[in-house]
Amino acid sequence: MLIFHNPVHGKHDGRQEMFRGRLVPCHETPARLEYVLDALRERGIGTLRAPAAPDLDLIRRVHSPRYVDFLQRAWADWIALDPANAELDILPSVWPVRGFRHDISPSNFAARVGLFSFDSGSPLTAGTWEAAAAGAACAIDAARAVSSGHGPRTAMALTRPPGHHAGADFFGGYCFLNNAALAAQALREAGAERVAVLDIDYHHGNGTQSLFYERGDVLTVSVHGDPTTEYPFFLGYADEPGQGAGLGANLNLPLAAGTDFAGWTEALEQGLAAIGRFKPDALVIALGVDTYEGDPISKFKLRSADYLRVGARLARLGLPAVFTMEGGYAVAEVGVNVANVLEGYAG
Ligand code: Q9C
Ligand code: ZN
Repeated sequence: MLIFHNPVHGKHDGRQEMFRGRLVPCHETPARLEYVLDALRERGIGTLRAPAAPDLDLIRRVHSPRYVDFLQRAWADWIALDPANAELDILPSVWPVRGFRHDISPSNFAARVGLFSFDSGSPLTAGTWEAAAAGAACAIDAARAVSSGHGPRTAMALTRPPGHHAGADFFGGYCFLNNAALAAQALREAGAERVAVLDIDYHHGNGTQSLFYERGDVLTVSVHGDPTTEYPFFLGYADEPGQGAGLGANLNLPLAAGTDFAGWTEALEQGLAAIGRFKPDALVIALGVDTYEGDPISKFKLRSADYLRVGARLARLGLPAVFTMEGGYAVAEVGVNVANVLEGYAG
């Protein structure tokens, strides 16, 4: 398995996020990825590669060009307001919800941050663009590596910030560029006619769903905490089948907080059955290990050993596959849990 790891992930290093009424240290930290790298090296799993330069044209076919421009320039705009801002992160604070105009682009910086985001938990920092773009490159390169026909059948984009909450023109949920969606689009453009995205992060992959909601060539399946009580709350319900050409190409499998491995596996099997019926040429697995029992912000009950079985089950699909790295905040255990999925997958 080829593992494209983001050498500059540490440049995205948020100070604080708004969480339950307080500014608290970010859950999504550089240490998360270092634990994964350590676990993979220790156990000799995979071959590590650095990504090539990001394909900005492909990124702009998935995300809107004006959002990509915003992300690329946000830090310089923030510093231009006041050089002292260099000591602070950009944190969204105002959003155009129902009743506001959506046909205008205010020049005010806070307004523009709100226009392109959906929560106050995702600080945009000095190195966010650089880290996110290199992460996108990992996802695109992983997709191209499994598309070549004679190369490996499996690759991983080992990167942060994560991606599955980011949509065409918004960031949130610690995500800025949607790595899983970029991998799916890269697989399509490299010749796969049908691609399935299986999202097993604890949280619904709202960004990925919304990006492909009206497309019939990419099936999106997500197993996640029921949005009635769990983030991202406003999408991810069972009655979201897709629309237009995408009707029937989205499947949400929400589960109650507290669900254990047995209950989670039942939902996973439903998702895998839908993927089997779709007959994809390639698979993207948006892998979050915040389903772990010790995760500080999530409420499923998977144990570390369960991830070996998850990996083995996914491998049985027998498809060319790209893993992306999504959530998982029990920092020290993230490494063991991701390594277990990959070890189970490799057999
Ligand atoms: N103020 C991923 O696992 N928590 N993202 C609420 C909002 C957001 C999780 C904070 C959780 C996002 C990739
Ligand atoms: Zn998550």
